[in-house]
Amino acid sequence: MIVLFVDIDYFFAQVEELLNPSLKGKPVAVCVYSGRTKDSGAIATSNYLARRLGIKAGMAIVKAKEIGKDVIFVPMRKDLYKEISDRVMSIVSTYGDSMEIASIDEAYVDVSRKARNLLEAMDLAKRLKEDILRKEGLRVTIGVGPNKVLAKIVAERNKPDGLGVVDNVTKFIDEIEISEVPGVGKKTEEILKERGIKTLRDVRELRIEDLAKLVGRSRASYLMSLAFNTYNEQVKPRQVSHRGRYVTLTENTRDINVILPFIKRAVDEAFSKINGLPMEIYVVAIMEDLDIVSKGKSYKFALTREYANVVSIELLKKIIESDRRKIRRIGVRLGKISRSSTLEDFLH
Ligand code: DCP
Ligand code: CA
Ligand code: CA
Repeated sequence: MIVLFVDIDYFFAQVEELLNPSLKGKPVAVCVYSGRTKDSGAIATSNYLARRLGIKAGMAIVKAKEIGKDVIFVPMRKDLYKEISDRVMSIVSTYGDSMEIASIDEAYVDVSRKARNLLEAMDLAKRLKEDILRKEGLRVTIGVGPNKVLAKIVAERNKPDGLGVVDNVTKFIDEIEISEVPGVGKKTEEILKERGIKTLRDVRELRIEDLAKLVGRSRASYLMSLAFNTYNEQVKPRQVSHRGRYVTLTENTRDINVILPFIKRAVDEAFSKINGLPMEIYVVAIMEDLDIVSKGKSYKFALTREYANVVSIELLKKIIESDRRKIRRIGVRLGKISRSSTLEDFLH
């Protein structure tokens, strides 16, 4: 198996930099305001300049403002990041045979059939990085490895804007610290450290029964499988909750008659990608300055393509009424997709 793990660098903050170039070169922190008092809430993430000042995810906004006088604090725009994540993921998906979306900014791709060896996989990863940078303006870090966990660990070590590969698997495994293993918490780490178990090589010296007494059966067999390189969890194609299609207009415009054929094409193509019918539809407009405005609607029933075409026009009108900018790209995103019971489904 050859797996790529893709992780977008300082994701929310990088999107903010992208949409507001005046932030480039300055420390930036993205805030989740709880709304109770003016500055109550926490930092969602920060760019690397802000991190150097000590401002990190999870920190209270009040505290961050104390230590970072020159830091630019911006409010979180989750919908915007979700749109951009969807677009990055759809680029990523074309590089492998199956993709597992692990979080808003992380995905595993199985490239075993696209790359015959690690060198070819590296090449694929390099092209994927360039592709995401060219199409979306974002930098990512990619790890290439013989399984999901090793690919993730090597990516983590190469952040930001990195490309890491596990070439000497045995040596790589030997040197993995327990604290680097995804899914192993602080508590487990402490328990093992007290007994002098710091790396996966140390784990390999133990008997599984003894390890299980310390950390529980499932964690023990997980760690053992990693240590003996028998871990081979497959990349599980995760049902993407939304499916979308975006098209670029031939010119930036606010003229609905010009946009109509494009939005129809986006709806039709989005429908042809899904296996089932959506109960949710969003129209997403990428404005001339690359800002994103979206309007959506949820239903208690599944929408046919014809109905979705009508709704999409309504939503587009709302966007044009609510915003004065010209539109550059228009997209449709379908959500809450209920699967149809076709013959194909019975055969699975
Ligand atoms: N996030 C959040 N609150 C946290 C941690 C993360 O809201 N406590 C959000 C903001 C991040 C995104 O999830 O941008 C992805 O999390 P990562 O852990 O991958 O961190 P970043 O992408 O920000 O940085 P890195 O460059 O380390 O990957
Ligand atoms: Ca991440
Ligand atoms: Ca990230």
